[in-house]
Amino acid sequence: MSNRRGFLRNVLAGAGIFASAKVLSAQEMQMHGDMPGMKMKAKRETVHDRDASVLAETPDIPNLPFRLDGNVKEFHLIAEPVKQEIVPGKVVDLWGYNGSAPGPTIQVNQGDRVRLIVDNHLPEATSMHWHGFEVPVEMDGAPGASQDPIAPGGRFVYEFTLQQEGTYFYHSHMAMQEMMGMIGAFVMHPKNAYKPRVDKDFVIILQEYAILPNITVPNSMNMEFNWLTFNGKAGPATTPLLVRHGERVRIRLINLGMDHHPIHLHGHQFVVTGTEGGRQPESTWGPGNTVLVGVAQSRDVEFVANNPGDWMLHCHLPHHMMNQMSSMVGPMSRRNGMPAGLDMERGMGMLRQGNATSEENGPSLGRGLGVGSTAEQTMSNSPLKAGNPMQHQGMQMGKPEVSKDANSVPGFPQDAFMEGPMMAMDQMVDKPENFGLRPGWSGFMAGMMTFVRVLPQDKYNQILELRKKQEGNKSMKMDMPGMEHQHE
Ligand SMILES: [Cu+2]
Repeated sequence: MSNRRGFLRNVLAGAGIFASAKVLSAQEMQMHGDMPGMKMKAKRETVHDRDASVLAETPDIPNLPFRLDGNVKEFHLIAEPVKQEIVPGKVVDLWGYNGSAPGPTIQVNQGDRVRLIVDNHLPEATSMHWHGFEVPVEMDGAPGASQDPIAPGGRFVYEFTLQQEGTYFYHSHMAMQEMMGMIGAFVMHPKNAYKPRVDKDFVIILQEYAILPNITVPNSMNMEFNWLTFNGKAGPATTPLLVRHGERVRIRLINLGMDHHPIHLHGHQFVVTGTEGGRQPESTWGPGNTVLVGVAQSRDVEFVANNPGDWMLHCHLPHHMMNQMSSMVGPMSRRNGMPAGLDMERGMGMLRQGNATSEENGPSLGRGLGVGSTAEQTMSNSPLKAGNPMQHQGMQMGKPEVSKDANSVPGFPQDAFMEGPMMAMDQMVDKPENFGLRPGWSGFMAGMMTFVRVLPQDKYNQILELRKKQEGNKSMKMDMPGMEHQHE
């Protein structure tokens, strides 16, 4: 602990300039929308508008810009195949929107009139459902029920006025396409900010994919999942949520997949303030630190970040805190495809006797990353290189601590070769938001995991400075023309 503090102090030495949370009034958002690509610096002083909501931030996912046509906010979504890097080196073929899976986040104000142009660049028909929206039935996007599916190359234009507020989302209403990534957040800010106001507002979309070793395309028919993501990234590639010590924080969790996810926050109690149906009355708020986000649900949680530190936020299903879990394919994960001459059970790695970690099955049967396992050294799709698994560039490759008699202990190994120093890849996932984390942290973070970093003012500012520098380097990073990020 003292080491970490010292480390933080050293790397973050020097206080930056106080950065106030940016809030946006309804008018401001519209004015900004009127001028795509331009930011109105003059408006930056209006920070303490009691009725304004802060703009929500979706780590690793852009906001969708809009164009004002009269009083209509016009958004343009393109359904298309997407190459997505879910952890360093693991690029998979998903389907999403505008180059992203999940698709970009849409943010509007209660009462807005919106037009949503949906183009289908997929090789098959799709549809767009506005989940939980109270709109005329012909705008519901249910193929076969309220409209014809949108043909490949086709377009459908949705238009309606939104009187709701809360955490909503859009998704393809074709079930298998949902499992390819086709969802995005749709935040409806209330006319007047919720009380108590939050200083930070985050969106996290929970997804899961079955992507077998040596394959880049999710198997949408699978019933088990080996890649679990927050906003399209698996830990340690997820981007931490940065907050200042003492701030009130909202996290909007959205789930679309085959599993329900109990999302757990360390170090704080929160209250559930909203569902996929909007704001909950305050009388229903009770303390907790784990919220079950069921399939097709959203949950808003709020808390005061009163406990400084780097706190884990994660799904608590043990297998959802892992990457590349693939016990269902056993031998296939260690060879090039299905071995010939075996019956199906053995070919698929189904166990007939013994347990997965027994000696005859190898100490890490089906554990795709297989570091430390001779049985899995020829895998080629993981961060390890085929034939040379211990030389992976960027990984730190420390040694796990195991006792002398480890192999005589029934059940060994469990986490010894799956978590820890040899899985660390701090440099590979280096970014401002990770600055100053405890060295080796990344070896313990996988699947649906990220940090809520509750930072003192100076460290917070230091990281924002770094981020600003980095964003300045990327040319024209205009993920939401006309809207300011809350961190500015
Ligand atoms: Cu989970």
